[in-house]
Amino acid sequence: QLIATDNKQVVIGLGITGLSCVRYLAANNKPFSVVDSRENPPGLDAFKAEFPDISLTLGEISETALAGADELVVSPGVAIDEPEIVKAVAKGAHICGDIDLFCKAVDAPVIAITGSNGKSTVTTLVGEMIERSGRKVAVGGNIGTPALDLLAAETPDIYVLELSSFQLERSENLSVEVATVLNVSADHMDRYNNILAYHQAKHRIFHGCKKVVINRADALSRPLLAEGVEVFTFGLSDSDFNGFGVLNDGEVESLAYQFKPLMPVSELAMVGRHNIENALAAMALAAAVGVEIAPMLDVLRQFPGLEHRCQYAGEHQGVRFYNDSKGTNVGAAIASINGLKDNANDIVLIAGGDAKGADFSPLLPVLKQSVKNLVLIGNAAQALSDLCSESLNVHRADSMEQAVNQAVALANQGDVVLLSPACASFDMFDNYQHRGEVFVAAVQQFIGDDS
Ligand code: UMA
Ligand code: ADP
Repeated sequence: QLIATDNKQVVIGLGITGLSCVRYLAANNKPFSVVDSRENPPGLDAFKAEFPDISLTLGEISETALAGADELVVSPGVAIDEPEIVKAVAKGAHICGDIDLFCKAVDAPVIAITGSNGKSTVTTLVGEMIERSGRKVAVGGNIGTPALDLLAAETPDIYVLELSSFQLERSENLSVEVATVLNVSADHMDRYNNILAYHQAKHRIFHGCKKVVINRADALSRPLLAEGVEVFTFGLSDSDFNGFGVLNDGEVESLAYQFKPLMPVSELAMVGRHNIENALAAMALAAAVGVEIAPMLDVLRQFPGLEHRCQYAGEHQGVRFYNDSKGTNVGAAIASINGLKDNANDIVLIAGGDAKGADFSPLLPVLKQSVKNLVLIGNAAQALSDLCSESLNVHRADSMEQAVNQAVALANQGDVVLLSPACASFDMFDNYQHRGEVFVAAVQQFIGDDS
């Protein structure tokens, strides 16, 4: 095993981000080495095939593997307060992430989107709106394709990046064209000491940006602004606005811009009130790069929402089923319950999983208002049961199939069965997609019986 102490950069992590960094640095002839704490990281085979001569250290991250590094390019899944990383920083190493490398290299405007919830939906909408306006767009970041991989393709007119707090906490001056924090509610409390640290990580997105998009309904989305930064706003809750919002003339509720109605909300293809917010956010972001209103509305009339986000999964004996497996934190579950409650007599909620250190208490008032029966799965079942069992009917299930069976038995005509777990999935499933698929398959059993 080669340990190259004269390497300038060390890439930490050999997942899809790490591999994108490796390919980028190699293409630019930079000296670097790679470490991953896993014995068999996902990028290993590709790395060995493409870069047989580059030093790679697997297994627990050691002082030796980081020795002599000027810069550590740390993958988002690795905490930057890992002891060996802290030691290397004390010896003078600088920390960055793939997004810094991307922003330094890129030569087209970048729209950067973060927030606790709605990132992927808004990122996708903005990408579609730009494309519909006739310009070339590339979409990536936390949503799936690592940002640096986008540089390998033909340069588009605009990049749209979804950024996570993990990517942002290790970034410096991104200087993007347009930046937004869509909303802030607690998430990833296993990785942050408190919500202030999480908020600060998210707000790094604004460093050096030219334009910002602010959510008028969420004060935590608002940055301290440098002079000359252009501001665009969106929001659901107020009628006194100078950006994108909703107007109600007593009969029709419409998406609106500066008090002018643009399109009835009922024409949106996505369901749930939180998706009205997402539509407005996407419009404000697209407007910030000059997209006209008509292509925005075309997209909003057609885009049904992403899979596993309040996705309609069918109906059985008058009970409708929704798969919100991507509702992986408390704020997301609250938004989905509130988003669907107007269209349901009652909601039977399936929740639970890996809690990520969350405080579930903000859920209780929302559950009391809209949920009579709660079916709990996974590691967080006990904590949720302790919180809720005095106020609602709490049931436990050992598997998703059992949870769906119980929910079907509890639901009456006109009710909604909603999977919005408020938790990550990793205690029982490969990921949120897998969890959603298992839910939908269990629901299909009943719908199949109907036909
Ligand atoms: N890991 C180790 N040792 C290492 C490196 C990684 O144990 O040395 C573990 C991490 O703890 C983590 C897993 O490996 O559990 C993956 O980490 P990674 O940094 O290699 O991740 P990538 O495969 O590169 O994927 C990352 C994002 N993952 C995370 O932030 C955990 C992906 O977001 C993102 O799509 C991808 O980069 C491209 O930008 C996923 C995610 O869950 C979907 N994001 C979180 C979220 O949305 O809530 C933030
Ligand atoms: P993210 O990429 O931030 O996880 P997604 O667009 O994938 O966001 O949506 C994830 C979940 O967050 C949805 O399934 C829904 O439960 C919730 N959600 C979506 N939009 C919002 C919003 N504007 N406010 C609060 N919660 C939301």
